[in-house]
Amino acid sequence: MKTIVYIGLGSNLGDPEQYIHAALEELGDIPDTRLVNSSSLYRSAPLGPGDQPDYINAVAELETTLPAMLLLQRLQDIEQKHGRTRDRHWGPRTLDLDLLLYGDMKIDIDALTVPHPGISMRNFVLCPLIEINPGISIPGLGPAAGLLEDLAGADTGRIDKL
Ligand code: ROI
Repeated sequence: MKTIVYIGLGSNLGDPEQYIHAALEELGDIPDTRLVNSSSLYRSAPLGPGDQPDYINAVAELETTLPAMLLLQRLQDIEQKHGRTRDRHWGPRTLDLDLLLYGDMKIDIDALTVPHPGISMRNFVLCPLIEINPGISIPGLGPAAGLLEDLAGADTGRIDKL
């Protein structure tokens, strides 16, 4: 069965734009998976500790026949290849790939929570997601556009489309 999935990409070390472009290509190379669409790149203020560089963020839409856990493994392989280390909680990273949405499934196991728990609070996820699918709904939460509107008043940090 083919499933449409959305991946959040983030990087704030080294040459983040380069990492994001490379990662988009590699997402398209995952077996049994096709890169359908990708958003513009966005520059966003760090969520979490402020003593780290701005992030470059984007969202990719994939079509895959891989089950969610196998896809997650592939995402982690790509992160590893780019030297991802997990030193500090919410610290800077060369490449972060988050499985945001897997079809309309809800998954809640130790290794994986889908929809990604941060979605509704993160303008750097919602903006690129809505760019490539303006009408998308988040299972359990409703239309992404409404979630972004709800954030408008909150202090969510700068975001600029590149
Ligand atoms: N902040 C921004 N702006 N973008 C991210 O991708 C991002 N990723 C993270 C944390 C550390 C939470 N902050 C972020 O993992």
